[in-house]
Amino acid sequence: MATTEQAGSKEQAKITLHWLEESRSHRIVWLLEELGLEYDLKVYYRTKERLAPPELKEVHPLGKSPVLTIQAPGMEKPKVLVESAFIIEYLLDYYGQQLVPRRYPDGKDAQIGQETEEWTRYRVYMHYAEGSMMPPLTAKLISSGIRSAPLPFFLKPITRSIADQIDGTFNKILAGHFEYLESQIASSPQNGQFLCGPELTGADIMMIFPLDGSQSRAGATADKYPKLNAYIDRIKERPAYQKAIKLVEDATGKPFKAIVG
Ligand SMILES: N[C@@H](CCC(=O)N[C@@H](CS)C(=O)NCC(=O)O)C(=O)O
Repeated sequence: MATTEQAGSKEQAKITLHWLEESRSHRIVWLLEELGLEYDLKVYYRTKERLAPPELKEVHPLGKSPVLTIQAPGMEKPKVLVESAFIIEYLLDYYGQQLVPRRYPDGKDAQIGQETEEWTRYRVYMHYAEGSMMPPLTAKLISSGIRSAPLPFFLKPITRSIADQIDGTFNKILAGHFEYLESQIASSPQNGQFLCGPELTGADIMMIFPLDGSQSRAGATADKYPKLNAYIDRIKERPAYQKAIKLVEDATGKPFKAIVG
């Protein structure tokens, strides 16, 4: 039976995710799988400098990933969305309100200070993931690049010492984040298993990228942060997370790697 196209229809919108290997774009594959949405996955591979390939600039001038394009009937061209947090919020607005905690308790609508703990955490973590956690992790990526730079052996002690100094500072900063997150999991509202309470939210989807790999490269080991590690494991066991991994492995023919390095 022929379907009539309805302008702006979210059900008939065509979604394309521009996915770059070893990047934040895995957040969005996971979200799309959690929401059970149909979409096209366009795969991009990093250059030998580990950057995004120039083709991504044809989709958005920044040339970074994730980029999501969405086109509903009646739109002349797709809307191009960048920034993982914005992409997540946009998709949740139309397709996933169940992944956004309720903002006010009954009878407290629009009252300053009465927002639920779940909602407050949700909004904080949507910003915290990129704004506070990613910068020290990126600094560690730089220090590991300095450490492994191909240099004559007599220069190696110098670069190693620079890398150690950078690491020392950022390890301390990251330890502060991990301690805080350990206590946040322990005090999750309603004895919840996720960062904002008993249900998965968009904030967990933002946070898994900086947390993934923090165990091996930034000292967030299970002996020091058992609750945080159990939380990461719980996330990774989710069927939609697993399905997202399988999907990109099938698309690339390579084992999934969450982060560059
Ligand atoms: N804050 C942005 C960061 C986007 C970003 O830097 N993406 C990285 C991948 S994790 C990228 O495309 N890097 C390749 C490049 O800069 O050439 C977001 O959350 O989407």
